[in-house]
Amino acid sequence: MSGAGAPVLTVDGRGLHVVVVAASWHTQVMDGLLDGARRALRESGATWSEVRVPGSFELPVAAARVAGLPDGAAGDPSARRPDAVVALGVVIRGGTPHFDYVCSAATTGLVDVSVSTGIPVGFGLLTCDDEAQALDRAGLPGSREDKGHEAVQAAVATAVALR
Ligand code: DLZ
Repeated sequence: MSGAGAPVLTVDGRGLHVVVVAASWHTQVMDGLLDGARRALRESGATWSEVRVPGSFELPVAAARVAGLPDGAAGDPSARRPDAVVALGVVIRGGTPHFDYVCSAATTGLVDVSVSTGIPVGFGLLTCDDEAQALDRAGLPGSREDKGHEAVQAAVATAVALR
């Protein structure tokens, strides 16, 4: 998919709370995605918290759990039901059909969470043929794109539009 045609979004997220759910495979790329997401959150003025899971396959269950939390769940005021969730992960194609199953499960699961809860889920899941493609989209020095930043902006802009 080409990155051309992306909108320029200026997002005012003040008063919103966002939960970032992030997988852990491919550390260098994930570090770039997380840095870009945090920068976009700071720019927007939203508050946020982060939840780490092992792989991208686990992103939907984490997103479902945080999106379904009532405010102040289990007496923890920081467990506020989010206005938006942002999912970050990197899946790199290997030699077996595993890639297709993980990408499909993560994508379908995240859409289900978003549509069933009404909470926007920013889609920061890179699905790449090789590591070079992923590094080029990770918002690192020399990357052409910054998908963590984009995913936050999209989720926060959608939360504002739905408010
Ligand atoms: C098993 C696996 C493989 C081979 N590759 C990736 C990957 O590129 N990116 C990723 O986020 N996760 C990968 N995983 C792990 C699965 O997402 C999942 O964590 C395991 O299958 C255990 O449920």
